[in-house]
This record gives sequence, structure tokens and C-alpha cells, in this order.
Amino acid sequence: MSNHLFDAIKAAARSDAPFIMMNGGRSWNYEDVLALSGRIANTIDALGIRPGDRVAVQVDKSAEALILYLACLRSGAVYLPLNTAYTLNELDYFIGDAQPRLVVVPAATRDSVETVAKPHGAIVETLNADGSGSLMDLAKDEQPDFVDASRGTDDLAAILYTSGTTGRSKGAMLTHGNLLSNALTLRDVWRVTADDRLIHALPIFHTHGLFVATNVTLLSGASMFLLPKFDPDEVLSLMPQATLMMGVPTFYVRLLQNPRLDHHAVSTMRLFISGSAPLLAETHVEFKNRTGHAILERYGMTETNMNTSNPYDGERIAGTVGFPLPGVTVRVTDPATGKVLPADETGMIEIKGPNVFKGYWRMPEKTAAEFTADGFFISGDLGKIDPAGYVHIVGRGKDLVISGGYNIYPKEVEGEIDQIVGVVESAVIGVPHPDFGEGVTAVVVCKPGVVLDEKEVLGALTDRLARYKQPKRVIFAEDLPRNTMGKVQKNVLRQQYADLYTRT
Ligand code: MCA
Ligand code: AMP
Repeated sequence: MSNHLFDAIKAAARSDAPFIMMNGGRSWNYEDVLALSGRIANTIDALGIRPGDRVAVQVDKSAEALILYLACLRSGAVYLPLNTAYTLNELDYFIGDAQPRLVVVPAATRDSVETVAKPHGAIVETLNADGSGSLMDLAKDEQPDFVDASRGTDDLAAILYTSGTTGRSKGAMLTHGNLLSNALTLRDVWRVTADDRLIHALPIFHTHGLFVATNVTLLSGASMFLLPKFDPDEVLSLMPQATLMMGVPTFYVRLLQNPRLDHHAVSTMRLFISGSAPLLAETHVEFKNRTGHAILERYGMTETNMNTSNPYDGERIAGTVGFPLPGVTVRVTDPATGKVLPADETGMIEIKGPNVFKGYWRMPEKTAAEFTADGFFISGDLGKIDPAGYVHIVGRGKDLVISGGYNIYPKEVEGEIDQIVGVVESAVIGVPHPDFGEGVTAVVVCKPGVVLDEKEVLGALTDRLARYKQPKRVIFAEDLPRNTMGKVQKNVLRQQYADLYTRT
């Protein structure tokens, strides 16, 4: 019996070497990780979870949370991580859609989560930020040895929800083959080895922190400093012991604001990687001047893992996302005709390769609509490939805001705002924000005679939407600009409020 992804992780594990190092000196060797993942896998099995069943996890970042992910791989369960910022209203949708058998949350939210999990037939166990909880209590009584479930390349390893431009979130189904092939490729192109020590300050419920950072570290037999969240001072204190960092552009913007960042602070660092959102050329240049390091920018998506990367050797060009990864085909097509465009012409970025997901969970029509007849995934990103082969992302064909590396779909936010009594309609846009890259901004039209203020609008969203999706500013307008077809001209609004967060 073989378990495609976990067998590779096990083969790369160096038993007495550290995998996770926590602040305060606590560390987890690979052999500890294998043993605890075995105990948890036995627990999952004893709870009646079978290969293919979903395990939804909305917990704070901890070593145990990562080990739970490994336990799910071992037991054949499909891991379903959820942003800790999601409200109960949002959680209800994910549980209803994915129908997990088990939901793992901190003890503090167990009771409320049970109210939405039980009607869907899911059991709830707990895992707290300090590693305690009912799941771990059960695991203590289990054996570390576990016969890993048989899983092939095409079997699901995880479902990650990604919001839709229309309707509710879609669950991207990622297979063992998707995750293993991408992690091995990244390990090789970024030259990650057992000598590397990664600063892991990303959340572990998205592709970036979970698959890119964690799987690449595991498959290299390397180590990571696991931080609960990004804190520039803590990161700078760890840097003299580290070699590698992965982050969203906001990490680099915030590091640059810290006077401790200089050549000396990064003397042991080998590589800084950025992704999930566009890295401004000025951030790239400023970082190079301050540290001597050219940040390596790469491009990915939940549905595809990583697609392109600037080179390890060779020029890392600011404002580009580099070359297609080995084994991944990237092309640019005319969105109207689907015809492949020549170099330097802007069109839709399409992707094909072993990294591309299996489809959206129980949404065959949506899946079919996102693929071309010849099997390319239509990214929704607009870009071009220059004559030297570097991919440039020049815009988005999808109505999406990326704030601090998190995706926000305006449609979802507008849907909530439009339900507020007294609101006629709204348009949610992203405009330049010095810290988050883009700031979620709502332009709201009220009914005649109705006066609402920003606080009232935001107050109505508190329990409905995760905090990061809530507008940083709400602007009231008489009406929304429309084109002759009646479509709201968001580009006009984006222009109008372009300096909202940068005005002095
Ligand atoms: C927190 N807040 C945010 C964000 N994060 N608001 C907008 N956008 C955000 N990203 C809210 C907080 O709730 C808080 O609200 C206020 O903003 C300020 O919080 P702050 O303490 O500054 O936030 P933080 O805790 O320091 O978090 C900022 C962060 C974090 C470090 C940038 O958002 C982060 O770790 N982002 C990484 C996201 C990520 O991993 N993306 C990868 C997706 P208030 O105080 O008002 O209550 S995977 C992906 O995109 C693809 C596959 C790829 O290519 O990687
Ligand atoms: P998600 O669906 O959350 O995984 O977000 C994927 C989207 O993030 C992509 O479709 C891009 O729009 C964006 N993205 C990821 N990496 C980059 C990057 N390096 N530069 C610009 N956009 C990026």
C-alpha cells in the first residue's frame, strides 16, 4: 500500500533533526512529528473517519495543527482548513457544502460551532493554540504506529475554499499528485535542502503557508521556526538563525519600516520569497538597497498551487513573476477568441500541468467553465509573457481585491451591504493601500431620505463577514457610475478614490 504524498514526506524525514522550532525553545523533531501524526491518525480512524471523508479544521496556528494535517494525509481523510477569521455564518456554509465528518476548533468556540456542525451530522473535537484539547486527549491514548491509508496521485488530499466572483465560495479539490509534484518542483528550483531553516510567519489555512512553506520544508528534511503570526520584530530576532523566508508583500513592506532591517540582520539569509499578491517594484528595490537581497517573486493560485517563479540564479525582475515552473505550461490567450497570443501581448493567463487541481467540490459545471477545451485552467488573471520568457501579471479579469495576501470577492461583500435596511446598492473596490496593498472600500448608495454612516454599515457586517473582508472605508454616493449597458464602472470608482489611503 502506498500513500503518495505522505510516503514522500516520510522518506525525506530525518528522524532526529528538528522540523518545527517554536519560540521559547520547544521543538519537534521529525520522529516526534511522525509519532504524533500516527497517534492522531489512529484517533481519526477510531472516530469513524474513513478515506475520502472531510475533516474541517478552523484552529489557531500551532505545531499540533500542522501535525493534524499530516495525520489526515495518513488516514486518507481530506483536509479542509478554514481561515480563523471566518464568522459562524461563514462556517455554516463551508460545513454545509463540504459535509465533513469531523470539525476541529478551539475549545472556546466548540459550543457555537456544534450548533452548525451537528445539523450536518459532523462531530466536533477541539484543538487549542497551546496544543491542548479533546482531540489531543484522545490521541494520547493511541499508538504512534499507523498503517497509512492507500492513496494514489489522483486521490484528494485537501479541499481549500476560494471565493467565487459569482455565488458562494467553491472548494478547490487538490490531489496528492498536485501537492507532491508542486512541492518537489519548488524544493528543486529554490534549492531548499536539509540545511535550510525557514521563518514561517504565514497562516496555515491557505496554500502559501500550508503547502508552499510546509510541504517544501518537509520534503527537504529542513526545519522551520513556526511563529503564531507575522511580527516584524520577532522575525528580525530570528533572522540570524534562519536561511529562508516566505511572505506576502505586506511582510516586506512592514519589515522595511523597521530600522533593524539591514545587511547585518540578514547575514545568514539565503532567500526571501514573495507571493499571493503583487510585490511593488519599489518594495523590491528598497529591500535590495537595504539588505542586498533581490526578493524572489512567484505566482500561484489556490486551484493551481505555484505556476511561475523568478529564477534562483539569473535575474529576478521586479514587477514580473518569472518563468513557468518545470512541467507547468503557461500561455496567454485572447479572452474573446481563445487564440494564443504572441509575446508581449496582454490576455488571459491559462495554466496546465500536474499542479492544476481536480475541480471544484460538487460543482461540475463551474469546473467545466473554468477549463478550456484543451485542458488549460483559465486563471482570471490578465498578463503577458515578454520575449525573454518572464510572465507579467498586468491586471485581473476577475472582480477581486487582494488585501494583505487575502482574497476578497466584492460580490460577497456587496451582497451583505445590500441587505442593510436603507441601502439601495453598493460597489466594493480595492484601491492602493500602503500596508495591505489594496484596501477594501465600499461605495454605498442609500434610499432617498435615508442617512447611514460608516459605523452603521460596518456594524451590520460584524457577524456576517470575516474582519479582513470588511471595508476599511465606506463612502456614500448619490449613485454609481454606469456604462451604457448599465454595468457599474468600477474602474471609474477606483480612479476616483485612488488616493483614499495614501492622501496626506
Ligand atoms: C488582518 N486584517 C486585515 C488583514 N489581516 N485586513 C485586511 N487585510 C488583511 N490581510 C485586519 C485585522 O483583523 C485588524 O482588524 C486590522 O486588519 C489590522 O490587523 P493587523 O494586526 O495589522 O493584522 P495582522 O494580524 O498583522 O495581519 C496582517 C497580515 C496577515 C500579516 C498581512 O493578513 C497575513 O498574514 N496575511 C497573509 C495571508 C496569506 O497567507 N495569503 C496567502 C493566500 P481590526 O484591528 O480593525 O479589528 S494563498 C494565495 O494567495 C496563493 C495560492 C498564493 O499565491 O500564495
Ligand atoms: P487565491 O485564489 O487566494 O489563491 O489567490 C490567487 C490570486 O492571487 C491569483 O489569481 C493572482 O490574482 C494573485 N497572485 C498570487 N501571486 C501573485 C503575484 N506574485 N503577483 C500578483 N498576483 C498574485
